[in-house]
Amino acid sequence: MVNAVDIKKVIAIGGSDPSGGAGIQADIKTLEELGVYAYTALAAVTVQNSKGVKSYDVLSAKFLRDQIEAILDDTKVHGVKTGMLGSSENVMEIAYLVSGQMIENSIIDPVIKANDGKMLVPEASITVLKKRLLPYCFMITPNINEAEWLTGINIRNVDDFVGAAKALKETGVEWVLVKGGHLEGGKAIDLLFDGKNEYYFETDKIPIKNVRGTGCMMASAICAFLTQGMQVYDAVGKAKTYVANKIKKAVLLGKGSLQAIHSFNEGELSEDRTD
Ligand code: PXL
Repeated sequence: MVNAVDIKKVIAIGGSDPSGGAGIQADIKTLEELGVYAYTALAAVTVQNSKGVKSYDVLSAKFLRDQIEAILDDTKVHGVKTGMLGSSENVMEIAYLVSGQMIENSIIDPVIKANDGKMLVPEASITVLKKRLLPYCFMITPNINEAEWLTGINIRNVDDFVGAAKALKETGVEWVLVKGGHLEGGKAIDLLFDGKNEYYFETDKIPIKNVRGTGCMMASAICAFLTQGMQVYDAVGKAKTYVANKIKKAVLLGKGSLQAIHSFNEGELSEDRTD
């Protein structure tokens, strides 16, 4: 029996993906599957399907703030996860939120580009994110491309990884998780760094490449597990396993990339990936 007072609540802030593979829709599905109530605030609305992002509109910072205030006026949240913020003004809005309301468990997935390479934020917002938002945040979860954008460091090997993590740590963020799934080689290596200790997560690469929303699911899962009281290392490890299982079970529903499926239990989904 779960009492309402014990339910953990996370607000996911980002862009909508009408095809449900990435963005806010991936966040909601992940958070709810992991037993956390998902509140949301939209920073942007994209037009996309499994083949890619066609266009997007960014909502105003005022409208974003109104959505967040409506929720916080009504309830307390235990975590915040951000994705596509779309503008420097929206990044500043989240900086006010995290610093002013002192929301714990703030996980920043620094969404910069879509899988198809389309820029999802203006370049100027990347500096604002580093200088004005990260100093107040608990964790940033860039993949290699995002870590390169954020730091200017070319990441080719594990030493570069450490350099990028150190550079990001200097922004003031408490934890950096650089996800190395896209690095050459048979292993997927992620580095978790708190300024002192380097924790490596090494797994065999899963030979399924084109699943969308893995970064959204990863950051949401970490946020969910942290609100449930898990230690950082354990939360990251468990989130990795969660996302790996989603990749292994992903199915082709459209004409492009594969979709993660959240609505079936273990064993209910056949091995056939096509619709
Ligand atoms: O996966 C990053 C991402 C996040 N949020 C939205 C997106 C994407 C990638 O396309 O469209 C809305």
